[in-house]
Amino acid sequence: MANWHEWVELLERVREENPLVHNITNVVVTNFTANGLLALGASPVMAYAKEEVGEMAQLAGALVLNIGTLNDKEVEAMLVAGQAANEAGVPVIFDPVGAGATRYRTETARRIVGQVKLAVIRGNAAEIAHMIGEAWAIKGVDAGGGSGDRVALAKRAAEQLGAVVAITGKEDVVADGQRTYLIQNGHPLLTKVTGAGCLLTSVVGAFAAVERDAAAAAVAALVYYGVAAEQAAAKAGERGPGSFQTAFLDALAYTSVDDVKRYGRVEQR
Ligand code: ATP
Ligand code: TZP
Ligand code: MG
Ligand code: MG
Repeated sequence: MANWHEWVELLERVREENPLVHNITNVVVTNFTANGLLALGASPVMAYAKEEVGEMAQLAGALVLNIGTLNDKEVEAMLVAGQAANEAGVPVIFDPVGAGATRYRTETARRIVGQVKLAVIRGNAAEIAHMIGEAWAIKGVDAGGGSGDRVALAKRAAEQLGAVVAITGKEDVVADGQRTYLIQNGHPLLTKVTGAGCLLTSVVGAFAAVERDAAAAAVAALVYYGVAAEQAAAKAGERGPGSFQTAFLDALAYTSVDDVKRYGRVEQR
């Protein structure tokens, strides 16, 4: 596939194929993630016990690992699931929530990237910077006020971590070591809904389930998600974050390939 307009058609593939997305995610965002994946047209499952995660990961189209409320038992299950997914050729998507905020999160994120072959890592700039040992302001699980060259950071991280890296924020950057894309869609209200980033990581999983080119899957997922947020904000944004959250779930369901092609703002860097 050649350009992002063609990649956007993956949205239709997700809706046709209804891929199973296995999530080992955090307790804050579990319900929102499942509802968001259903609205998109994917099939979510959350499974955490080490006794079953390997089997579940091998049944799935993609595995999403998210360390938002990590503990040792869950991390152990993530490694079992990740290795089983790798054996079966199931893409693994990783959200290093809060890497850099505490030593435990940073070390765990590096442990996962060391033991599991990851297709895509999606995080804010601070999380990605800390994964490669670079400094960046961080505040809990939110990117702090840090500033720096996010395009260069994404490229360095992709090279060092051996995965497609998606850094999100006001602008999103996707890099795979060779190609780099900038996506300018989205809405500030997304920062007022907890789990907007975590759900996005799982949406990347749904797209990666139907497309082997992980950079293409990530770009398509991010531009679709940003356009859906803009449509939701236009309908309900003035009412506030609660109404926006509901409108956003609706928009994930009704946003079409044509909408994304029309309103998407993607450039190659
Ligand atoms: P953080 O922990 O910093 O809140 P996150 O993991 O929640 O990060 P975000 O970076 O907020 O994830 O990305 C989630 C979605 O919100 C992405 O689609 C991104 O483009 C969008 N987004 C974030 N901030 C803005 C903004 N200021 N304007 C437009 N879209 C935004
Ligand atoms: N605390 C631990 S995980 C989590 C919070 C608030 C959710 C973070 O979600 P996101 O998508 O990074 O905003
Ligand atoms: Mg957020
Ligand atoms: Mg996050």
